[in-house]
Amino acid sequence: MKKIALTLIVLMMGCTMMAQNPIIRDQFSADPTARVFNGRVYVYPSHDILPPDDYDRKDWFCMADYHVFSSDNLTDWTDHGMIVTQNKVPWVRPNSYSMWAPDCVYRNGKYYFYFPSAPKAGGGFAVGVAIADKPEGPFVPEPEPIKGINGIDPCVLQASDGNAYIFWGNGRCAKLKENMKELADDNPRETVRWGNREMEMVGVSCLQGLPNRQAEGPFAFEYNGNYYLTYPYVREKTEVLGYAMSKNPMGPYEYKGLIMEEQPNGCWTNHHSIINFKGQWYLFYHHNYYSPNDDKRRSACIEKLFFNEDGTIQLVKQTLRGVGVSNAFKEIQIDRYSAISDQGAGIEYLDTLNRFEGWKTVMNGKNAFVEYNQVDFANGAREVVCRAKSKGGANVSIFADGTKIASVKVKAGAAFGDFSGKVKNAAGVKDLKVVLDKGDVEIDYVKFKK
Ligand code: FUB
Repeated sequence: MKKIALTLIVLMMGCTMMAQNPIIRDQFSADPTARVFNGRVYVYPSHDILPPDDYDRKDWFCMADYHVFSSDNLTDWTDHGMIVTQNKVPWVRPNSYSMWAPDCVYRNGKYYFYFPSAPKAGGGFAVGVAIADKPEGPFVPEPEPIKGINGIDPCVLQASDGNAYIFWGNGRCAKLKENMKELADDNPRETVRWGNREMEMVGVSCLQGLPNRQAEGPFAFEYNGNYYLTYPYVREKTEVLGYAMSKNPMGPYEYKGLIMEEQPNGCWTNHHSIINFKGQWYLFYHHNYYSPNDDKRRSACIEKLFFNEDGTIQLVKQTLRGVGVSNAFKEIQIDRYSAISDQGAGIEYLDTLNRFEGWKTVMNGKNAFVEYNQVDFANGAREVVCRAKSKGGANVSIFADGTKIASVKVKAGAAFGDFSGKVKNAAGVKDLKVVLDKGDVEIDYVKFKK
């Protein structure tokens, strides 16, 4: 009975997870569009799934619905559950599994959730809107998609000129009407050739003349009098994140360079968004950490992003640590390290048959280490617990900001167990370092006690 009540509470409130990179730990979460509403960060990702039996394209993107997640510290994330599903949108072809990269913006008291999918009528992609009173829904989809948009990956920019502009696909852009559901009547129109077909397109192509091979996933924003059009495109073989700047929302835009290089492991796509939260800029992007052999199942990540004085953007490097201050009294996944020794330390999946179980840090060799920055010990910790195992037994030292605060002995054994040590002098926010003094060890996580 108690269990049922608890499950119901979790379903009503959403379930919370604590995370570094990737930030969502129990499902795939691609194309993360982050927005700040009411002092919280909301992430609206695509929801990659493994292709079910009724979907033939086993090696292709497969998405049936959307969830929304939120956090007030970029570390603890609440899953508010499913907000829109392919089978309840009147214009979407059911079982098309094409609920690709979305966006959500607030205007005039409502939240407008924009999403691409495969329409029942005609081919290709259309973009629809679902509307809610709250960022987590419930969202009510409009019966028809937006007329004039054939494409994927919508992004809405609310410019300081008072207008809202929608960008989509490979960098097309048009003004929206005040109702946020239709393209404005005064948009430019141009005739574009698609193979041997000529089509009239609404709006303008903002990436004209810029590096734009296989460009998609535009994310546009305004900062300090500049408009930024950021987008993934293929520089050589896979996608990089690039950006261009303009003084006008609809361009012309001037290419400025890269925000992120290709994915180090060959994952073909990247897709991102940029927000300012509590005075710091962040880049949300994706990687296929939970599915290293399948780059169509991806997971959202975050890094800090910095501007130069002239408004250009500094290159962002991918990390496992990600962002946010970690609570010392919750599980600290040190495999999401901020630094690691050149020798004797590495990370492995806990269970390759269920990668959502996460990773472990594997160390052998004296002085092998991992560092994990920004751990909040609050008023102080008295004990540390290492969830660990060791073939032959191990001694581990733990440091905070360079000072040794604990020693832990891990007894030899085949299964993970909890091994603890007394803690001295750990309070406030400190950088953690876990060093192997002797033996061999696998650590799932460390956690402190008051
Ligand atoms: O997630 C499906 C597609 O992959 C997105 O719409 C693109 O931007 C790429 O990330």
